[in-house]
Amino acid sequence: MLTFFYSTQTCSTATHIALEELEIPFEGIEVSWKRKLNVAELEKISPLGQVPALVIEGKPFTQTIAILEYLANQKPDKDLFPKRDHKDYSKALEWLSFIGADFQKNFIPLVYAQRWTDDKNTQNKIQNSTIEKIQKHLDYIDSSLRNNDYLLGSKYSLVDSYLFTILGWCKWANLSLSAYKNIIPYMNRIYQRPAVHKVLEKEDLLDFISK
Ligand SMILES: N[C@@H](CCC(=O)N[C@@H](CS)C(=O)NCC(=O)O)C(=O)O
Repeated sequence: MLTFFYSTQTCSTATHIALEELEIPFEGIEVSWKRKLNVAELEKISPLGQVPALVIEGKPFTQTIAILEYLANQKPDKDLFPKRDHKDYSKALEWLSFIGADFQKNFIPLVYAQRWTDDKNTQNKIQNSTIEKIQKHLDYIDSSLRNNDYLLGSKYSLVDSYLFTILGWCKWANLSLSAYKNIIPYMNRIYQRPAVHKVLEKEDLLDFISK
């Protein structure tokens, strides 16, 4: 059985959803830096001390994008990720790269501006310019969902589990999503999936969607 290190309110929720959607058995190990829970155990297997981290047959495996694709490949019949020879495969990678390398990264300076400077004015400047960037990204996401229920069209995929996870961070960053006509309905569609609901309940995130 694989071991899964996760922490609530982080990007590891996407992997957690994938494991439940795919019905892959796992031993979950919760990590909390605040509560000093299983941090040393995580550091033994994750070179950067980050979640998500899996241990598969004794070998550590990290990085959300690689993990999502790996897990989907274990259960191809579930049809939750495009096959490599399908035209949507590259589109899925495009979205995953956007979510992981662009969209997600904005939330760090927004929530933790004090890591860069103690000066409140400079913190505000960092936060305001980050909010502008997030809004541009939200516009892009919203317009991509105008004629599509999900990122790849009419079918839900693990790419959506990742975007859903990061969109949830808007709530903690006090960013309202009400101006985006398509994002809240999209999040509600995903929220109602039994596997997603189970994970949100387990991670104490049922109050997840920013209004
Ligand atoms: N590129 C990594 C990012 C992983 C990451 O940043 N994990 C965060 C939670 S979202 C973390 O563990 N932060 C704790 C730390 O860096 O000390 C991935 O996609 O999995």
